[in-house]
Amino acid sequence: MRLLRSARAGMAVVCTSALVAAPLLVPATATAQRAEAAAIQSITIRVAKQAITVKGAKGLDAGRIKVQVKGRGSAEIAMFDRGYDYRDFSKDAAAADKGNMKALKRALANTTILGGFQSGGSGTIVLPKAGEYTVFSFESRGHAVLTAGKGRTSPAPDVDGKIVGKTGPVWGGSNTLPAKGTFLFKNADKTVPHFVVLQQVVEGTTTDQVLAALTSGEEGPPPDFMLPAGMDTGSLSPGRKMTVNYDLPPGQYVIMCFFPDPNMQGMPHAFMGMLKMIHLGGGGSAAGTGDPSQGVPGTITSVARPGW
Ligand SMILES: [Cu+2]
Repeated sequence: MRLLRSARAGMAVVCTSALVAAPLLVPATATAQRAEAAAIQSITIRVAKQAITVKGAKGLDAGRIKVQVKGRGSAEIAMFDRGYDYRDFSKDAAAADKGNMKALKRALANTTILGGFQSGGSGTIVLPKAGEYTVFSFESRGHAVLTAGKGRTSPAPDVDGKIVGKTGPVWGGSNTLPAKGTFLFKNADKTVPHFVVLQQVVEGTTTDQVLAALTSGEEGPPPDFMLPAGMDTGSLSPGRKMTVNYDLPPGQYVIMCFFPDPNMQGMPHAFMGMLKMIHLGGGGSAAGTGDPSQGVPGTITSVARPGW
């Protein structure tokens, strides 16, 4: 069951290994386009069971980068404080998974998680400064290290809406999004990381129903209101942002976060009520939530988004 898988995934991390140069795709047309293509760097992370490889990281600079994840699992990018490294992080994450809150707090105190994507996912992540970054995956034994040079400024891509994690923990942001596009995921919480799980549910399902199913403790089949479509993102530390490309069937979705809360004995945020309903695709499927292009508060509509 997807809910349990996500809950088990808990905290998300990132890995790296081989750095291979990839040719820049430069459109042969307008100069403006050429400038834009050159301005945003692009890496591809491939996750395998024993290793994580990164293409396109040669000559990487800090700033916004496009990231695409392929292979057998999700990948995330993190920055560790001085004196703390991937080995410490893995140990602490494993201990945290077994309920050691001291280890979880130590990991969070020494790690800035900058985002990530599931396999097949893509978007943009911001590397805040020159230095070393670690790419990791909870589905791989490997990890990879990226070295970024002095930062560049790259504009944020246009987005179709936003999903905001807030102190509570609660969700803010758009109530509707197109079925396909790019959303901004922002962690406006001051204390803990969050990640996004979008899970399609039967139209009319309530957050109370989802919460009851999550907290029932039953290991049986998924509840009837759960539909197969969904996606997740990597985690973001407080104050961080990323953009996420997505393409999902239209309908109603529940937004959930399963990051374990260090001050609640590791309880995943969704179990604390961090649940919100959102409609994808408008087009009348949403019960009175309106067209996403018609000025819904918090929704940013846009066109001409550079695609992958
Ligand atoms: Cu969370």
